[in-house]
Amino acid sequence: MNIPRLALPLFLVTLIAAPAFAGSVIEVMHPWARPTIPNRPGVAYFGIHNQGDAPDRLIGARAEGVGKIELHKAAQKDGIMTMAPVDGLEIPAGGMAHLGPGGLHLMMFGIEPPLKEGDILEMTLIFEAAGEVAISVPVSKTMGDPQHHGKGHQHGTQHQNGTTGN
Ligand SMILES: [Cu+2]
Repeated sequence: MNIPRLALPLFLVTLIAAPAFAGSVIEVMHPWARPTIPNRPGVAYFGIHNQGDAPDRLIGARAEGVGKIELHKAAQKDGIMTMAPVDGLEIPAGGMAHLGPGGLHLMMFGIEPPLKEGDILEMTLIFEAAGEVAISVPVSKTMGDPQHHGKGHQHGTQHQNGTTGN
């Protein structure tokens, strides 16, 4: 890289001011988790932007009050929604990955107490290269995304489709 000497200090300051851990190139966008009922697993979704110049992999997650978190992939098979655990999720250099309803999701087991609307779940994502990235996951029935949808976005019920959200 050909960065002029004078520009370097500013560049470093920007990196240190980034969210999560100093120097992390992983940005987690619009996380959310669905409310849960007792003794049932829950799901969490978000987008991941890898701002680095090398690929990285999401390899695990943990959260307070959650016994176990697995990365799952849901798929439509003969009209039936199925899902299976996957080992990890690669995020290409400079690229994105998305977890969302009907696709990849974090499956959370042993949630105590159950998650209710308005809660914030503090979660730690574990990346192969970037290490641990702490995120705050709002609990909501729909994807609450004030950062990307602007002010005045209404969280109506019309997006609810009655699926279990996997
Ligand atoms: Cu699942």
